Amino acid sequence: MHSLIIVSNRLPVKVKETIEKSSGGLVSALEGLGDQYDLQWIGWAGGVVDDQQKRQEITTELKERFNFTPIFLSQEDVDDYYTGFSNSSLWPLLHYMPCNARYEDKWFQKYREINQLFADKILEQAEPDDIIWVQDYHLMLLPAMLRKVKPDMTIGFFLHTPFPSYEIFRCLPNREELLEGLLGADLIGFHTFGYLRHFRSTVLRILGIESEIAYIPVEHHRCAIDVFPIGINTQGFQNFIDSPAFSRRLKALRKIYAGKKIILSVERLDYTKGIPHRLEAIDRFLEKTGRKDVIFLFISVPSRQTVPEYRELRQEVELKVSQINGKHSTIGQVPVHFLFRPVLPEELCALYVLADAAVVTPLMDGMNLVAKEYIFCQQEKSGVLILSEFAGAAQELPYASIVNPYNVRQIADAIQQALEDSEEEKKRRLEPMKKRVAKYNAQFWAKSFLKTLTSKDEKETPIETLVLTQKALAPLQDASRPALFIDYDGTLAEITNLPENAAPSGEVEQLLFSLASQDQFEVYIIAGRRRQEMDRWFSKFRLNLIAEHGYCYKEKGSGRWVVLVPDADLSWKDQLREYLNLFTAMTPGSFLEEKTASLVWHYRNSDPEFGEWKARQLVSELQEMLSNLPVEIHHGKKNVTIVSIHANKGSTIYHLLASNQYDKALCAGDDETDESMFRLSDNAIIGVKIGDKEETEAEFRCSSPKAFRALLNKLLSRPKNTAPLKKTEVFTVNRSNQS
Ligand code: ADQ
Repeated sequence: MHSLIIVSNRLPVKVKETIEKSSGGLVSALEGLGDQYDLQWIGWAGGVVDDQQKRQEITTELKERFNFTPIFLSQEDVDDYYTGFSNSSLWPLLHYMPCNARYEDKWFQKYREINQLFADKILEQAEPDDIIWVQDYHLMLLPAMLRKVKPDMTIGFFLHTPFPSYEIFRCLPNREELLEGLLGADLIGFHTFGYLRHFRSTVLRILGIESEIAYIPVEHHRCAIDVFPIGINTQGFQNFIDSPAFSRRLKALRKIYAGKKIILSVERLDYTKGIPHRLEAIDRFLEKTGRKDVIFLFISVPSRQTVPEYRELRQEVELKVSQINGKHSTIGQVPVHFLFRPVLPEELCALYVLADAAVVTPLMDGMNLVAKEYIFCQQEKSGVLILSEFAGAAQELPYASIVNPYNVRQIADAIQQALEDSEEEKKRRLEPMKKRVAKYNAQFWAKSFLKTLTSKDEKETPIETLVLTQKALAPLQDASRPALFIDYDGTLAEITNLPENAAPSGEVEQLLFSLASQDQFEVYIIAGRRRQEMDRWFSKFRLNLIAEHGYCYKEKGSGRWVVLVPDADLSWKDQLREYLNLFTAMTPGSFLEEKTASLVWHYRNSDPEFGEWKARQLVSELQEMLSNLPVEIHHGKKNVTIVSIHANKGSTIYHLLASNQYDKALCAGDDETDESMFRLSDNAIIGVKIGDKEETEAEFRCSSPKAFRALLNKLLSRPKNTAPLKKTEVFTVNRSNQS
């Protein structure tokens, strides 16, 4: 059985004179997995224990009783890592509250240090096949720290908070390191698609990495991203509801609140939960309706009282409560009852059952479990859930009374409406929500996350990996006159931000020398670049060159460029130049490149989303404008190319195949301009598309330029007609082309 190692800032225990296990949603979600995994948990046990002997005793007891491993923090660690960076820098920013965010360099240094402490502890304990599941924002650097030491480790990360928009996340001085830390995971889970979308866009804008639909390509692995809305521990809540303690408490509460309508709020006392706005809404409601039979019951657990913003919030709330009560109380009726303390679960369930409505109006909340708990407990009657549209739970509970938590008038109206709605209406809205909460519980959440995490290997090879030799390379080696037509940018060499930086060097240069010094294959470098540039870069290699997407070619040693269609009409360039210049002016960072037979608008250095948007606009406008002209439009990688129909890689290769009588030709390329090679319906052609994203007509795919270079090196190192190549991870059959 594999071990599942859960890693969270806090262990689910209370260490006082004795050690007690606490029962959060996460604990019960994971307990359900006990038959599939050997469960371990690593985290801070809370408090500060400096005495070594006491630490040893706690460690032994936690290990023996629960299979937990404690991390011990000093007071300085707690101040800087937990109270400081986690709760005073990250938490407010993740919740769109930059005004509450404070930052100190030493906090982040400590955050890094403690993440490393966690990493060391995990590495000390983990066996090769163990699964590591890291929880939440306190440990964002941890996945990459683990990956660095153990590249093959299976690492999941779940973010329990929102992930904010790039405009907010960019405020963090250490934004790159945090993102890189997260991307060390094999899978990152979010509560909602909105958070996932923000994460992708932030990774693009800050790290320049474009995401695929389901994953983000990182240097040596793929980091999958997906949405897993957390649920509640339904069985645990049912057990409380079925307990005698619950019945006793409910009976007592019914007596206390007889004849009253109860409107309930339950939360940690946190500035993200929207308590002051809610109190203002209550003030308005009382003013407007003058009702004397409504009690607003707040159950607020004091939280993070070492952070000044939380202490200030408590004072603000206490003041506001007393103002409202001062204004609206009568003898025997105090409208707001505020309890600054946690309540036992049986009592919490009794309150949920009793309450006519729950008002859950956070200004921002990753999910909000209270909303789901309230729905689940509506087993005797149909209470109304008034829910903030800024809680992740609103995505799943659309039949709730959804409100904007900043709009206090709307909250006041929603409370009034909740008290006036008919039983039938309330039931109609509640039932579908009850079904959803019951089905998608905490166990479902944990299981679905782990299922996705552990099936990552299947996902990484969506198209089947094959032994290629017999199918493709062997015919090439058996041919009497084989040729290689190899595109340059994005195929042989990686794409660079500035096209002039892609000149052959290092590994690429070595390979070009190898290709030039062998005589088994006739090699053509076939690029979209200009003749002058190709001469400058490639004349030192004895290779055939094809420039400007096939417009002209130069055989090795000839010193002369040949244009296949010398009298091609290129007058359209004059018509288009001004129009493209306008696009360039409107898109900062873009530029226009002019070649003999094409105009290329590059937007690689523009804002990535804006550039893409403008490019699509350009393509659609050009398609209408140019339909009667002898040109083709290609939307390539970060460029739009308008090219003469006579500058076509496919027709040039067709011509060269015939005139040189090549009987097999490997054609490799990475973008749309290369598709004309793959489309040639000639048996001699073996098409290889570099990259696994876009659609292609090539028969084979190769994942990256690096992988393609490795393949060419292998091909060159094999004498003619030798044993097949070993199974290669870099070359895959393009399934869409298999019949
Ligand atoms: P929290 O911000 O703590 O969690 P929430 O999801 O509402 O918010 O969970 C609070 C839990 O504490 C609930 O289970 C609730 O019953 C309990 N609780 C609150 N007040 C209590 C009281 N006075 N007495 C007893 N129990 C009380 C973070 C994120 C959320 C996300 C969760 C889970 O901020 O957005 O939903 O993690 O991922």
